[in-house]
Amino acid sequence: MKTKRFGVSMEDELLEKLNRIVEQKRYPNRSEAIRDLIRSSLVEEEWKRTEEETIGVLVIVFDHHQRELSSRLLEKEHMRSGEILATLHLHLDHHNCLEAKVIRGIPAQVQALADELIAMKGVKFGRLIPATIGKNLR
Ligand code: NI
Repeated sequence: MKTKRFGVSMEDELLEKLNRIVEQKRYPNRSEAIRDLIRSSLVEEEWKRTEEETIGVLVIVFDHHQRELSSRLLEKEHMRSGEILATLHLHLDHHNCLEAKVIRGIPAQVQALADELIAMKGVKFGRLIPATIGKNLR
């Protein structure tokens, strides 16, 4: 892809903040930091679209001793197999498991399914990470 250069004007104060981001996040240069900020804003936009598919990763930590939770989670996974594309399962210790589930669908569906799983009894932690199918970032 062709790269173009352009000039950016900003106040000293804002530039200092950009420089701080570059340093803290160890960007090789300001251009890469600005590109990432733009992409991040595009992903945010992707999540506001109501009819286009996107992808998210749900991370949950749960107690597998909670009555029937494991089997209820598995049942949901079979029922919603079109949406839950993959699950990574880690046995953290004797009680706790961590799962990362890749969910695909329109944003509202992905959010609703994530909320449903997080709300299940025995799920101690849950967070949906809004990701992207990437096509809007080309
Ligand atoms: Ni486990």
